Amino acid sequence: MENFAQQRARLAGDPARPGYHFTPPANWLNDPNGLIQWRGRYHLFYQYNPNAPVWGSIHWGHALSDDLVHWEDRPVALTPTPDSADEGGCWSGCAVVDNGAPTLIYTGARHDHGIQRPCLATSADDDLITWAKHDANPVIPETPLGLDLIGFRDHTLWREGDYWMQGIGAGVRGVGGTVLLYRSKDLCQWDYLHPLLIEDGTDHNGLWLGTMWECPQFFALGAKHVLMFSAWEGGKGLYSVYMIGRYQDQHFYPETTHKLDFGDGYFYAPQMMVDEAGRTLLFGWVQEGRDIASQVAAGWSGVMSLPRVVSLHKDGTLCIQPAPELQTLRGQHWHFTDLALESGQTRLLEEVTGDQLEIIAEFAITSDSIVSLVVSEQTRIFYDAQTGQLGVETSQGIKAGALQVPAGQPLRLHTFIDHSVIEVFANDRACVTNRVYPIGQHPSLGIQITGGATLIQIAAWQLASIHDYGSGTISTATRTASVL
Ligand code: DQQ
Repeated sequence: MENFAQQRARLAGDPARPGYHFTPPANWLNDPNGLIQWRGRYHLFYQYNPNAPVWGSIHWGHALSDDLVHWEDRPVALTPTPDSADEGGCWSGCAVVDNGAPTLIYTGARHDHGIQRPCLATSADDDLITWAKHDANPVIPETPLGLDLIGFRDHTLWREGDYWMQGIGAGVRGVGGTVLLYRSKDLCQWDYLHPLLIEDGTDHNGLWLGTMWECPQFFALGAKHVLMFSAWEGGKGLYSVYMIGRYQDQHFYPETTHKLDFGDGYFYAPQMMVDEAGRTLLFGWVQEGRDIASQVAAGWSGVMSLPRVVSLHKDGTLCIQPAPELQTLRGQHWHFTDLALESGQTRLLEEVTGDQLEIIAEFAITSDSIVSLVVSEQTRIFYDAQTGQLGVETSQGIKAGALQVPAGQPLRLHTFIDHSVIEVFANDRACVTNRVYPIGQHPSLGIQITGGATLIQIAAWQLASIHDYGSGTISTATRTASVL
């Protein structure tokens, strides 16, 4: 049987396979789980099917990193145990350190998917390789009395005085999505308190919040609290949502509600962690955009997003940026200023080419500007100041959402292209993740401006692969080009 390195080597020639995003060695990956920095090293666990590139028989895969960028595969961390609470799968959950012991809380699914219950596992080794499941699993054997629930899964944990607080994602039938709040002194005996929040899904910036909330995450950020979840309805994950608000008397009072990424399902089930430097980091699951037959033929499915650092802007809105560690991947460099652009025409920067690119483009815009970065003629990353829409258009359609750029401020599009994955960060405020499946083409960059915009500068880099094998081998030579 192939080991992980052999699997990765076998799949490295696939032009759609990312070079610097974390992927499963082969087969299936979905949600990030159990994010933790332990003894200085970052641990990324993930929903993993080792047997096929489709969802099913969910285990926890495990990868380890010293720098948040390069990941080493580790043995599978959790495997379903026959005739137990997790016989049908070890679904999503998170990691905490309880009295010095790294501990996972995750959803054990029975073969009948209707039964989802919290389970615990602890590790006693420095690299978090082996995990012992708790004898008392499931640690919450029944759902709260009197609630007619849709789903009871996925976990967020935090400390309050002597207690562990736990939020579990659910929906109340006929009402809406919720996070059910519990507390415990030892992670084993849990008392149900009440919903942290329950919503009927209407009147949130016009955003429908689904009938059930997957993967809740609740945490303090600056002087505020943030609730993140993935809105779900009728078996389908819609998009990830964040609310910024106030936490008082063990209830959450949201003040603003937004999509976390305009790519909808292309940035799903995000999980946060606070690292030893005190930064709040996010990873999300970047799903595939090709059909299941193509995923099966490819032999792998699912990508982990780049690590994102979140904080609050001075105005209390969410600041979201790529982790600066990614800069260590930068190789060949281009820098353009004074680029003459005729309105409405696409100017091709033929030199900027590659499957693994980082591009920072800054524009001075006015209220009638439409600015596009065109990658290989088939993908358009755009901001339309007339409609206030930021988006990515591919042959599959458009993923877009609202971004306000205050008058006098530049538009900054920070884009990562990694074979079939595109992640765009705009003005540290909004993100769009999308998938595009180039057939043997090496993207090159074009720019188009309509209306009263001016290009301030473009900086671009080829980015190295995070594995020794695979495509995207690049020169580290740095070059500055000036096109007049
Ligand atoms: N994925 C897990 C669930 C979670 C869903 C199962 C979200 O725990 O609700 O693989 O993608």
